[in-house]
Amino acid sequence: MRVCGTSPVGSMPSSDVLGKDRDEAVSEFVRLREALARLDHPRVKAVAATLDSLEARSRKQRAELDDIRSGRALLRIAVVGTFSAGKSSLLNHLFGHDLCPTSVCPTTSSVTRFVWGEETEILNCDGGRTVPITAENYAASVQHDRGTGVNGKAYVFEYRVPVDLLRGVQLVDTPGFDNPRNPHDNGITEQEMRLADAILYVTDMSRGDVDRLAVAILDQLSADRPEAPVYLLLSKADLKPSVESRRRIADKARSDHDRRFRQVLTYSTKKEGLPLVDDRESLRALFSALQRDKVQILEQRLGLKQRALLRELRAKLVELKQVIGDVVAETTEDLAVWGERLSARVAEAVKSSDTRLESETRAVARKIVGNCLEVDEVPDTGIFGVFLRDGMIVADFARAKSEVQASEMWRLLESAVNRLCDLCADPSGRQGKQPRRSSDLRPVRADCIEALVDELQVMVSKRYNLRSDAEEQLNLLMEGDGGFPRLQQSLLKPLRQFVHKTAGDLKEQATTASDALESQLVEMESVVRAVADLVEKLP
Ligand SMILES: Nc1nc2c(ncn2[C@@H]2O[C@H](COP(=O)(O)OP(=O)(O)OP(=O)(O)O)[C@@H](O)[C@H]2O)c(=O)[nH]1
Ligand SMILES: [Mg+2]
Repeated sequence: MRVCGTSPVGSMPSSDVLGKDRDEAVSEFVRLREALARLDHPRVKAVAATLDSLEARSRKQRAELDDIRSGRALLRIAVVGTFSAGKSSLLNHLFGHDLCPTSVCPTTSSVTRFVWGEETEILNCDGGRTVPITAENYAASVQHDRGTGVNGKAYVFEYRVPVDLLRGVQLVDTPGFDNPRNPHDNGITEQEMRLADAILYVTDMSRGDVDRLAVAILDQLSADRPEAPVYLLLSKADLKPSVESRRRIADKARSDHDRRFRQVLTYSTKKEGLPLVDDRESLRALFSALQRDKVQILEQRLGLKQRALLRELRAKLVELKQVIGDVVAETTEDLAVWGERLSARVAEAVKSSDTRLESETRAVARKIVGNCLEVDEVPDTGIFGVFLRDGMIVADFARAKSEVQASEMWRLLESAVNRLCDLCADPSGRQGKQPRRSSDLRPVRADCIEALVDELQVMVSKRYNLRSDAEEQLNLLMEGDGGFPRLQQSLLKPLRQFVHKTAGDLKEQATTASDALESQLVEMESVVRAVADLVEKLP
């Protein structure tokens, strides 16, 4: 007979597609995810969450590869085909034991995975739990209701049995397709077919040809899983009595479905030794080849799964890059808007501090002027001063070393008082109280001067926002060392401190806000770089 593609392994690239690169990509990915976790943005979080599931799949693939390389992984061969095609009978025949119930009616309702085991043991693996069951219980549960062919419940069983044929492989009996009484059978069988690493498609040879349903299902499978080897087994060959008819059907299947099947076998579980019937040896040879090439087939399949996963990952990363790019752009805009708002707030604060400074300065000046009764010379003493209600401020002109110096001191004093008067001037135009000169002089008490100075200091050092032109204004007011040196000193110090503190506070506020935004931006940029690197690394 003609054999199409005897090697189970196709021409697909095999093995671990990324190897070390994949491990690096995974750890890169973990770093990326950590960086993403720091970005508190809903759009970024949504994409990051889908990356998590991709990572979980990648780890599962890593574990699969370990299983393949250590020999633990089994090659899963699904026996599928139309109901009553002879699937269960074929398995019984191969095992040499009647493990699966068979009948002319739709029989098998559930999935049974036959694996090698030292001792015979049957497990019901339904719902993720494995419960050992008896052979009787199995026989009852694995079948559709006798007579009706209907069964509400489909189970998954694992059947462990010491049959050498099962070493390294898992043979799966399925309900089959097209049971008119139980449409669920189709879904169950198709799912097993998709999970399998190799497929044995059983068709009743007495029906003449591969049925149309098989063609549609297999074409879909080959589109999704082009690497999966599919073998056609024409069953019940003994029902075609002539050698010619058997040859014709088998040859037609080979030529019509050359693309679909790697190999076409004819088989009978009822009669042995018929020409073109007994392909038992070919089937055994096929199993040996599958066992021999197991690692290669499994690695090839895993390689394709890894590629598919990487494609998804790459697409997600590209999406993520785009999202982060958008977020960075948004944040940059936010930063600019925040910056503008911040400067507006600073400007407002400065303006309000100007207003408060001005009114405070005026208040201080009024206080001084209000206290100031006279500015004059004490007759015959050479002492000049500003006479306050409580005493006299400053200047002992008797210490003046000359007439010129004395009159200079007087001039300074006078101009300081005039400035005070100016400052008292109400912005509305009303004038504050003016000091006047008088020849009626009184003695001076030095402690009164200090009290006034202290009072001014307390007032000005209250928490008002002052800025440098206000400071200058006060400098002018207090100008001239010969005038009010102590007053000047004690007034200006708290003013300066306050101006610096206020400016410092505003600057700090601005810096903190913009630092927070900046660092978020830097973080995002680093994530974008990480994503770009990762996308770059992908094959
Ligand atoms: N003549 C003949 N009959 C067979 C052969 N193989 C199976 N049969 C019969 O075909 C009928 C169906 O066989 P099963 O093994 O139950 O078929 P199945 O594909 O498992 O059927 P479901 O479980 O219902 O999908 C049974 O009556 C078998 O005895 C064969 O090689 N020759
Ligand atoms: Mg069956």
